[in-house]
Amino acid sequence: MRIIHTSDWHLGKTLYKKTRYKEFEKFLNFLKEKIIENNVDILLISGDIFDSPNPSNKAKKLYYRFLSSLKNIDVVIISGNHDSPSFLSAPKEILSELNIRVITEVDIDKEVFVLKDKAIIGAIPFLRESDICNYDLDVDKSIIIKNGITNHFNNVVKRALELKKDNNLPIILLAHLGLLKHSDDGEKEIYIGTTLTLDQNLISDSVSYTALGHLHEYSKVGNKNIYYSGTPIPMSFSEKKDKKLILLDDDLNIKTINIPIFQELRRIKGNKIEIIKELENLISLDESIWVEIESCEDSIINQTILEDIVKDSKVEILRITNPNYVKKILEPTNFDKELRELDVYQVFDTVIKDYDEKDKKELKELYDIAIRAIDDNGGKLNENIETRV
Ligand SMILES: [Mn+2]
Repeated sequence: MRIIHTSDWHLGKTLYKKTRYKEFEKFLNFLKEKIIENNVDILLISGDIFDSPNPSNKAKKLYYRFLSSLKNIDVVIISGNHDSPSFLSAPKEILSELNIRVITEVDIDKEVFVLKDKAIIGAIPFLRESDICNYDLDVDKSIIIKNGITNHFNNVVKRALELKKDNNLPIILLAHLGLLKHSDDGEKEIYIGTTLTLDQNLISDSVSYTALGHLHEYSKVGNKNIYYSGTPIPMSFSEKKDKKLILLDDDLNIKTINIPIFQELRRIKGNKIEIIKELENLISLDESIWVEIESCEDSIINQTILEDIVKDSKVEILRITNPNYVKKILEPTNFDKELRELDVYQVFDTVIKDYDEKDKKELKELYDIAIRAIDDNGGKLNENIETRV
């Protein structure tokens, strides 16, 4: 039995308004190739298939086209926090005809099953508070959630062990949540912000492999066979680029398959001269590169100059940030008056004071429209304002 574990495709995700369908398509073709090449019997997809609960038709098309192209393989899919459980499970009867199981409901009878003579699967979708919690006002909410998740995982494993009495198949779990390595330095409970997090002790030792989704980097959790496959393509400029599929062989030995980079992403940080030098360097590579620029200059960097440099090349600038400039203008000492004494227009004038006169005029007009739209909406921002602007 050979298994591939993947997760967090986030189909439909954009990067600063750039769509990434080409990359998703290339990834799915790559995945299919690896399934065939390695005679894979089971494909596990641990949630966040789509980036949004209401994905675009193009994203749906990629997904269904991929699933329907698979032959002689069992697929197990769970919903992640980004997925709409009802959307994902709507076609489940049709998909089950193709040996594709979609688990979105928190229901032991549906989550735990024997996959032919291959494995006992415990497929736990992303657990929402309402799925697992009975509120008790006297107890800290994070503890209730932690206990709810722990109980549910224990129940899933308990059912899997009952099934194991009849056959000696390995137990394989799928889950979508943040899980940490248990710290042995006396610190028993790890908090992120105010949320109590769970560690690898959540997973029983009787589980042979746990296929996790949610974290975007490939990683092993603790010393058991608990893995995050990570996203197949970097979802942001800050994500690491070494993306992997996890391949389990007949003895559940774990190997990784490197996913190629389908779109180069680069970050450039520096002063104006350094940025221009690096842009010219990237242009000389003559390949499609998407760039995010962080200017260290104290004044705003002229976007048109940078755009002109990359014009007619395969380099595209997706975003320019000016953190030093923003910091400078937001420092209260730069205001002649206290912020609360200024009206919204005076604040905006301060923000754009270093721009060209022509840009200033255009920005002021847009700002005026935005402010009026907010006023019309009772002082609140609303999604439509962007379109109106
Ligand atoms: Mn997630």
